[in-house]
Amino acid sequence: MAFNYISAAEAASLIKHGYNIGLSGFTPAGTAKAVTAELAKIAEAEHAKGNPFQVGIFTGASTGESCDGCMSRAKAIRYRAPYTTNADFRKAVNSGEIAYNDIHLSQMAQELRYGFMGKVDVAIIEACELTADGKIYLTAAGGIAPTLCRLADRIIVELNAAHSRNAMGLHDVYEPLDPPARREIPVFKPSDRIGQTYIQVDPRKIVGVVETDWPDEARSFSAPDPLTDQIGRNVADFLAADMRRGIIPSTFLPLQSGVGNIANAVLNALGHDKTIPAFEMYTEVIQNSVIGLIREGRIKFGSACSLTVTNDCLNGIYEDMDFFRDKLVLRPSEVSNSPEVIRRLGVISINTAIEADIYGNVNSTHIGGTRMMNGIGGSGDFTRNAYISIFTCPSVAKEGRISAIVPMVSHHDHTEHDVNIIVTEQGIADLRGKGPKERAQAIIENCVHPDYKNILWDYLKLTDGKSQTPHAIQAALGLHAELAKSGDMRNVNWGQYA
Ligand code: 0RQ
Repeated sequence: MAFNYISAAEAASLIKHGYNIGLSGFTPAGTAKAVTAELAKIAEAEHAKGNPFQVGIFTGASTGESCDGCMSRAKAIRYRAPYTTNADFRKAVNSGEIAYNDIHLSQMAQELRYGFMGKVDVAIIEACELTADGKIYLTAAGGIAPTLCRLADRIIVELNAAHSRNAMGLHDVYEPLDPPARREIPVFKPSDRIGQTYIQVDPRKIVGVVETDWPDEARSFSAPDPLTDQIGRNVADFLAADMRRGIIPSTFLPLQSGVGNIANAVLNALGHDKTIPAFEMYTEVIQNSVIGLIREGRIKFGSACSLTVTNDCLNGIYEDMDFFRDKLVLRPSEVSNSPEVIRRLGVISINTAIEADIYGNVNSTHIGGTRMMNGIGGSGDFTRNAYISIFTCPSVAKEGRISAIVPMVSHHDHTEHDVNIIVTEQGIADLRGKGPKERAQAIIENCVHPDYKNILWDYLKLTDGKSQTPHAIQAALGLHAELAKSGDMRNVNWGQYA
């Protein structure tokens, strides 16, 4: 079939106020970019005329500047799910302008199929190749693109020359059936391929093809610093010790690691700890460090949903595709983050906390209990189902004015039942096999910054010390209250609660 080649502005004009649009991509990797950047301009023009113009956005995870950035500033987003990392979006969410549904990434595609979030009017899918019979070859991410293509009335393809056609073959496209017809997802090792390398659509649904040359908008990394290096070394030391004790098999287990500088540092440390054998990743995002370790032979295989790497790193992968072809696979997020597969493979998960409490509950999403930071991402998919679940964070934030370990988390993402290990630059708290009172001892002793140790021991003295989970309920958020009052948790005066 001959497709209708149109400009990004023409494609954007097909999207009307009140539509729900679905975007390919997972993190800024593989996200459609050109049409949303034009859509933001349409929204601004309509608003200037006094007309309403807002859409709902469904995607795999965060997007980049050309979607969450431009669209938030244009006040063009009514609703969005799931994870995001954009500062303008964050500001709009926390000022009440956008309805943000922060759900587990593994659930996004199925919740759309189940009809929980409304209709997908238009899917915008970034591709490196499109065939006349409707085969769409994705770029740097799987995300929820297969489901979007099936559910959407109309599809716009962004054919992006910034992604090499060498990306063809990277993907393993598989969409499970819905209950009661759902079967097992037959991934039994990270390198198993179970689907197609493309998404097959009815070519008549493709209402426009937009040719672009727009590199991914991935963030760059800060240079490693002593603090993230120390956290990375602590995680590597812990895993090496667990392997020596026989808790982790000597062949090792697949790893998942979240995004950001700590995740990058952890992988660097693991990769360079030669007591740990070469390992595999069953993860959602592959960052630069993983690619380096695959090249060095320290990582044998990477299964992920996206290549969230810098553009020079991505181009290096495309150029060396003969080397990478049998070492990487990109999957839809409901497979990369599938609880079933994670539990079966025995994945070791490593994610980041904003704060944790002395009993092992973790907040990964909210600042001060009310303001959204990014979202839960895939951290819950992996944590709940991991062989060993690990959370990392610096022991303090904002030059020591905030302790990351508090009596009670101000928002709850990962419960004490799911969190096995907490690691800060101070050390490691192993919570496995412990009850709440023992966990509190381990966390305060090993993870808390010296400035806060006595503050937390003193908090415990306010409690009865006996209940299953001892709390002085009035004081449990006392550090947060002190931060709001004086700007420094260290000023807390427990006497007021005694
Ligand atoms: O503030 O930006 O003003 O400097 O939070 O913290 O230490 O730079 O760490 O960028 O790795 O983000 C949890 C948000 C950490 C991220 C989170 C302030 C701190 C700083 C950022 P500034 P850092 P990172 C992967 C899987 C979601 C869960 C997950 C995240 C800013 O890792 O979104 O892992 N995780 N998902 O100063 C107040 C505290 C604070 C605090 C840190 N206790 N109180 N501010 N900050 N702790 C994602 C996917 O699934 C795709």
